[in-house]
Amino acid sequence: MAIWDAVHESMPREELEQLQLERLQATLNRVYKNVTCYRNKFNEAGIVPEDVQSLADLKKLPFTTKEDLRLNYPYGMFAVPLREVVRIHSSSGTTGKPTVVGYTRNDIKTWSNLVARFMTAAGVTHDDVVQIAFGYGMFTGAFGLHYGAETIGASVIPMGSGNTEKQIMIMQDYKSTVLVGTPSYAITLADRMERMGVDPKGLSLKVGLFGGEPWSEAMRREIETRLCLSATDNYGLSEIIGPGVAGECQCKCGMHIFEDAFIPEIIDPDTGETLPPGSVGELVLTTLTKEAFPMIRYRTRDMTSLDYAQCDCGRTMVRMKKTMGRSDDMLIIKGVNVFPSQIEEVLVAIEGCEPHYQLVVDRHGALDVLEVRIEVTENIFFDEMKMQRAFLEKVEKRIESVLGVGVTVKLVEPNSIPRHEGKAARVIDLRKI
Ligand code: DLL
Repeated sequence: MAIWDAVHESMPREELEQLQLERLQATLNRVYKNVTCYRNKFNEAGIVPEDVQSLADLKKLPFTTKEDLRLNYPYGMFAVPLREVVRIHSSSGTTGKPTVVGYTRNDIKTWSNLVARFMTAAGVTHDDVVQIAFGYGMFTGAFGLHYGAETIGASVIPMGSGNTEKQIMIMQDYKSTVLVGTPSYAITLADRMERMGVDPKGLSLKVGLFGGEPWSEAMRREIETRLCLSATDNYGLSEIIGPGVAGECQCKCGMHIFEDAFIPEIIDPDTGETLPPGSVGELVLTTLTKEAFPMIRYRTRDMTSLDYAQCDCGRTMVRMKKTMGRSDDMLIIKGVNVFPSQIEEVLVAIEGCEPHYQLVVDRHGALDVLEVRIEVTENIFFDEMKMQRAFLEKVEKRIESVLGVGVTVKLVEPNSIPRHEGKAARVIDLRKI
């Protein structure tokens, strides 16, 4: 199995930690000097960069949050003058002002190489034809994967998002071997192929690189069977660099975080305390090589755990589990923490359920109620009430046994839940209205 940057990706841990410390100290000096927000935060905490003498000292530093970015909108967190910035992206936030991030020429090079790492890990080579089905624009997904694939030397088709029938035609005619997009869009493509009578076995697809939103193992199996490819997960966020923070190798047992560029920590989202290795908690990331937009202990809100055991692929870099969702997307139903991905795992495993679902949360009196709306396949949309009842009960029981909390399942007509070309919106919370 090929490794894009074997020197770094397979570095012995001791050497890696030394490199991390050197890079961390350099980053801290730079942000303290150039970014007022960091200088103020460090001063408030009574810390100067010289106080960080070991990686364990990282804990002493204050966190950075989305609120800090909002307060410093648009360029206040940049550590270089704007004339050194060659690219600006922003996050896909749905409320308020977007988050603005910048890249120097070096940052673009670093980013391209990080993406090249996980694309290589997934099996992409210079012989591949890579169809990018992420939206080009302020979103980092399309440009990140585009530059990474070009760095490898693959042929890139910058298709963009949407235009599903055209995507399928291009895939057939240009013989795309790699598909890049969100996992939910992969399902939309599979559905459309089915309706168009296109047999995925007749396509040239080999590898799928999916990311940008949480998805379950059950969803992976479904995508792999329906699109006849090997589906891999990759993770990132605009604030840190975009895609290229972490990605799966072909062992598919967690996403390697590129630790020579980022230091991951897991914290208790309520107390902010650092948790021991293996614990589930909120991922916090510190960048080590970014010039324009360094982030110190950025709270991602993504819930996961880290596995430091050696991977069979030869990479020494720690692996993060598929995220369960965001701590701020987590639903609290009757006091129980519920992540949409847990429900997805159950649904996709039940025959007749489509992986298109929506969760509607409401409050009846003081009680939270969760309705799970699911689409069923055409042939299972029963006319007979008794059969429908039995099916509903089966699904409700299975979800209840996983979540430990009761839900109401409602069957909806095939194709009635809105499809998304980018990230899927799964939760409707009526409690806020
Ligand atoms: O989604 C960057 C990206 C693009 C990653 C394409 C991978 C592929 P944002 O729009 O800033 O950036 O959204 C970041 O999306 O904090 C997670 O909550 C979620 N997310 C991204 N990748 C994954 C993944 C891009 N593989 C936010 N699994 C993050 C679960 C993911 N969640």
